[in-house]
Amino acid sequence: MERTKLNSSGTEVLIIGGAGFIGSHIADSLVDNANVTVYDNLSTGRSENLHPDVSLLNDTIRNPERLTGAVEQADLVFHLAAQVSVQRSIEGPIFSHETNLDPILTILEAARGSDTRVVFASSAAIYGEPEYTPIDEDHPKEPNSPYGLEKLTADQYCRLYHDLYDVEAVALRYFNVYGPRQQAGDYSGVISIFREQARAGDPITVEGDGAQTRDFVHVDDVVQANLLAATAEDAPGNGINVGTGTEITIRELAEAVRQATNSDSEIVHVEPREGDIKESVADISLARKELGYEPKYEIYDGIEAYLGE
Ligand code: UD2
Repeated sequence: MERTKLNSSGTEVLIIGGAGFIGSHIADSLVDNANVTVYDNLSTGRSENLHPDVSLLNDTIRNPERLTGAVEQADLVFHLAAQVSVQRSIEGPIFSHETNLDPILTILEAARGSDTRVVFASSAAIYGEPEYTPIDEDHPKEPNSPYGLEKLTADQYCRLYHDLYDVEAVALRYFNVYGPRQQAGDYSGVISIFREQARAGDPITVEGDGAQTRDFVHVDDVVQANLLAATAEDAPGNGINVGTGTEITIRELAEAVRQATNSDSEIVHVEPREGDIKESVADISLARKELGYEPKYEIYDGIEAYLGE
């Protein structure tokens, strides 16, 4: 099957959730080589993230007719629209389910019988509490939140639609993504929260002893993984980790953010988060093998690029 789809300006690319943090960076990387349509209701996505050359379909993903029509027009689909908060999924599982699970079925059904590729934003949350690290794709999957279960089911639907109906679906399992346009807020990533605290001169709040680790991946590397997944011959049918393969403690992270922002903020320790995962780091061998993916940013360079301006 020809896979030159990203090199032709006639290619129709649909980015569902394309006004959001990660989706808008994917859109920016494609506008010169394709016709990019963003499907987003701007509930958490922002219009200022939209490149002037993209077209916007302003609607909810909980509108199956509109979503089906948009997918049917596309040669390539990236699906990143989601209710992204683990905590909110615990507080309100039904809204989370309807947002994170029903639309992927609509999208995969609409792609059935075509050669449209679907690249889905899955998550490390599907693995639950790690039994060993680094976490490879065969690691047991015991999600401990509705969010994790929704991502796991959607990820498995991608594989099943590939196996049963030859749909070219790929799931990318993101670890902790950071970078420009990530908004600081109660449900946001720790780096964007530390950044705001450091810039304001407020205390940097490390939850617990700060010995917990994460694998932080820069959004530019996540874009790279998406573009590779859109074209790699053997990617469909796979769920593939996207991280860096290295981990850092949250305490070290707090110190790195303080340094990169030249901040005098004090680092304080607050109550640990209930159910917090102690250690998380990806095995990225499959991404290297199937996609030719190689992260460009290790964490200290990435923080410097993001914060040191
Ligand atoms: C990430 C994802 C989540 C899910 C999960 C899977 C983000 C934003 N969330 O959750 O969607 O995929 O991984 O396991 O990427 N922390 C502090 N101080 C703060 C805020 C956080 O110390 O002010 C700590 C927190 O206790 C945790 C670590 O930083 O140990 C990372 O927290 P997070 O919310 O950025 O991401 P995580 O790994 O819980």
